Amino acid sequence: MSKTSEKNPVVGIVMGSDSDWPVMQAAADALEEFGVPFEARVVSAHRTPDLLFDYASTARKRGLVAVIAGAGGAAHLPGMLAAKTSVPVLGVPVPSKHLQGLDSLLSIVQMPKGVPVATFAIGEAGAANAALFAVALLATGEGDFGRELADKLDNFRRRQADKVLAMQLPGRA
Ligand code: RP5
Repeated sequence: MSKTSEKNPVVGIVMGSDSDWPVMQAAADALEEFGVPFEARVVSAHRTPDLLFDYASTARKRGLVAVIAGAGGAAHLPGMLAAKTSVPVLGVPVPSKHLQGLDSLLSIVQMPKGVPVATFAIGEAGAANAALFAVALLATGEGDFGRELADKLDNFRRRQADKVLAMQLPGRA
């Protein structure tokens, strides 16, 4: 599976299987909302290791500034990507069948010193937050795109706060 929102993606979304897509789609949706060009594809660390090496080792020269990597179980995809590129890797633990994603979380978060993976929450919230984090990274850019993203992030936070402020509890006017 491969999905590209625009010609020159600046964020890569990769996942170990198409079964991860229902979770990882939350990252794609968030990037789409902010107008960030991204690509999404399946790259399995243990089933397509050569593709993984190729993806990671060409990430920077292809213009990617962040790679969001989701995997479940013995989730070595984010760590192996980080081993082959200095582009920041944002890891998303995908819920697994037997251990509900605790295995994925520990596999991703417990990187030994020297090769970092920024690790997010298990599941959709983590996927969405990884995308928001990538937007925040891009929003530090000096150019128009960076400033535009910073404004969009401020608006997003404001709308989120407004929703909470408007919340009413049943029977408590
Ligand atoms: C991991 O194994 C994938 O990231 C996925 O979460 C899990 C199961 O893969 P499938 O058996 O659904 O292909 O590599």
